Amino acid sequence: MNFLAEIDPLKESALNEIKRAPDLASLEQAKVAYLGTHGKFTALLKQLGGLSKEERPAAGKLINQAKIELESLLNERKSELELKASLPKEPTDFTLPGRRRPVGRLHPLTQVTEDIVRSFRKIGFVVADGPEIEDEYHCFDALNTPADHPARDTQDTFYLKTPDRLLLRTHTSSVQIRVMKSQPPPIRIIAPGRVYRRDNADATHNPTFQQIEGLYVDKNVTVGDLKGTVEFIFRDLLGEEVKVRFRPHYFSYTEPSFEIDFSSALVRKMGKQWLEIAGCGMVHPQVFENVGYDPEVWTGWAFGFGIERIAMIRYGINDIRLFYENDLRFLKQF
Ligand code: 2NL
Repeated sequence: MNFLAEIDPLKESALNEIKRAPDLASLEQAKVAYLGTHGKFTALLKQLGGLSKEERPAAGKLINQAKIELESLLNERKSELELKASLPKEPTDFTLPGRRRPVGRLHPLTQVTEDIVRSFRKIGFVVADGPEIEDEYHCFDALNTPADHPARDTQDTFYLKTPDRLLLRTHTSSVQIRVMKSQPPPIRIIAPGRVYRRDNADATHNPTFQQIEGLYVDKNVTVGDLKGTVEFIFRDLLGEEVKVRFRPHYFSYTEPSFEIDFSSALVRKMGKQWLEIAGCGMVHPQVFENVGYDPEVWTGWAFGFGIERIAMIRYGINDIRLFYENDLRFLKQF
């Protein structure tokens, strides 16, 4: 049989198969079938040894050329098929709506805090800030709260395991102490922020909550100033028809001290006439002594309230824990 005559037809059928390979797997199959160890071309090459000396050079040259041609076509087809495989199977629908990036929003407690701050700024107050980890001096002693006061008990306050008895602040009064110690009067500040008390969580308590305290120190400041300011803030915040009432109370850092009740359509809707909302009073002379202010020259008032309480009234929320669960179904409503 004529060996040379076999080469061309084999080459042609290999070229055809490579050209027509519909995917990479079929192409690989064709490569193995012709050029693999047991492939048809490889078999031809092996037969070269059986040829006569005269026939061998021409046959070898022809086979090698064919091999080079096949390999170059294989590579070309491989690139084509790889490109095809990387394209999307379905045509792209450019009329589909785009993917929207979800837009975040402020936590309801942040929104209420910002509203309260905005109200206070209208009458000249500035925001003061301080550490959440405090010492007993700034949280209690400077505020005239004696060592045996129940608020200082480990049952009521989170203490850190440090020899200097650091604690998580129970109110932001500690911020006001720090401000008074760092500058002379007059003072007109509010201190919003997170505070901690050792309470078991229920519908109205949480071991951490947000508070705002206000402090005003100047000459000749009176309870009348206090009442007028409180009325202004609550009306600005919750509506003009809001009524405010003061009841005598006791705090170690103010004298006299009051609890503030307020009344509004929302409160009456909750089935109540008055709702306790804040505490306040005239700064105790001992507190002024502690920060180095002369109580014969300076007078002032302070008050504090919980932000959750305001937010719950404003939005009609009946469980404080909702603010801390981070459930998007809740948070998305604000
Ligand atoms: C409440 C009561 C109150 C104050 C906080 C205060 C701060 C200084 C001096 C005097 Cl530096 N007083 N703060 C005064 C009265 C009441 O908070 O029921 N808070 C939730």
